[in-house]
Amino acid sequence: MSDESSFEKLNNALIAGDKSGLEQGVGDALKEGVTPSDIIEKGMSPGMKEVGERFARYEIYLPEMMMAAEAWEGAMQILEPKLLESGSERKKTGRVVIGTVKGDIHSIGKNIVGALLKMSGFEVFDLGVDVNASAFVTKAEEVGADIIAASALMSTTIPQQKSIIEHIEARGARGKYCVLVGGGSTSQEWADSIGADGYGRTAGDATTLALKAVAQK
Ligand code: B12
Repeated sequence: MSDESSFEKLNNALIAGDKSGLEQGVGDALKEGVTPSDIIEKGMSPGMKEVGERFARYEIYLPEMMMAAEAWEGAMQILEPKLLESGSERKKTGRVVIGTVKGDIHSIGKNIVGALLKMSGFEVFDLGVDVNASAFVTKAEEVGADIIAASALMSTTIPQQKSIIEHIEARGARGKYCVLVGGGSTSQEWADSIGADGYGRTAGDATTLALKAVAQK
């Protein structure tokens, strides 16, 4: 299964929105000993990137993008419990409030970040999608969070990440939380420009940054 053509099969099933084909392929890969993170990273993420590019080139439309997303979510129902198994024994590392910002309903990347954080021992409070800037801060206060992680995938919604920081400042609590930003339309430059504490290109980066943040507290 480790050969490229098998990962290609998984990516192709995702691009085609073939939910049962992808689920079947993921099940087979797990049986063959491929790790859940390799399946996601090599067998699904390149396919989803391709879906986005085809959508941008008007080669596919919203229904196809939705089918790919549904296939992804079906596969994650199989993969997420496996990902979490390896982290369940760890002692709790810190608390994270996570969500996708207001106006944005993209949940896939946020969910992976949440799952990897859980796997690294974080207690994760997931607010879901389309979350108001103030709701992130209210929840963080309520649970005594160490980290606020905000996902935004669209150029129209990334300003909401800045808004979260402004809400924290308005409550005089800037030093209390490490604010991490990520998602397709974000970048290190963007994170620096809004005064975020960290930018992660991948869910792996998110975990590294979060672990570093709690270690420095
Ligand atoms: C799947 C998808 C959808 C699905 C979402 C389903 C779901 N449940 O999430 C559906 C079909 C619903 C959808 C809808 C729309 N979409 Co859409 N979508 C995508 C697509 C193809 C993939 C996104 C994805 O899941 N990627 C896979 C995950 C794993 O990657 P990721 O989200 O980037 O997350 C990773 C990292 O960024 C990082 N990360 C993510 N969050 C965070 C947070 C922190 C704190 C950190 C540190 C790291 C981190 O870690 C993750 C794992 O490594 C992208 C294209 C793309 N390349 O991004 C377009 C895309 C984001 N969509 C786009 C658009 C335009 C839309 C719509 C407006 C379309 C429409 N006409 O209605 C709507 C938006 C509705 C709304 N209000 O939000 C555009 C946005 C353009 C822009 N730059 O502004 C894109 C870029 C497509 C394109 N090329 O045009 N979409």
